[in-house]
Amino acid sequence: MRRFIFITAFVASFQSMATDIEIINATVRQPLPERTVSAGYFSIINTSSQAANLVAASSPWFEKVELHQHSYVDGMMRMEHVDGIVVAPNQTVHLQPGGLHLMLFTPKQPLQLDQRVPIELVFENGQKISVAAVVTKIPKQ
Ligand SMILES: [Cu+2]
Repeated sequence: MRRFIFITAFVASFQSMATDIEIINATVRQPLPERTVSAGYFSIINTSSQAANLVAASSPWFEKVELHQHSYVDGMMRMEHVDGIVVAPNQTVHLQPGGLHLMLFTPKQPLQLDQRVPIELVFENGQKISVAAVVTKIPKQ
């Protein structure tokens, strides 16, 4: 009995070390005709007491996926690659147009509206989360 209690306590303490992350509202924009890049958006909800750092993403449907940020440089909208997207404890970070986003390069097949693109997100602590991102149209400007 004593041994059972010890194991339970160990498992409980191990679980509290893992970050609790939820991904919601994942979408991938259907590329414009003749274009081979697309953007992906979602929200990262961190319900744990530790920061979560998204450091990589990949998809079997694309040659390459990068983490990007939009920023204004000298009044011009630029995109830059970022090494990670940090979500503070009990905070939510939104990847959205004009801000943080996934950049997806060279789809291996045409993307149809409402298809679900498999994407794997990798966090600094080794945690991996699989996401099915819905293909949506780029809104008209
Ligand atoms: Cu980008």
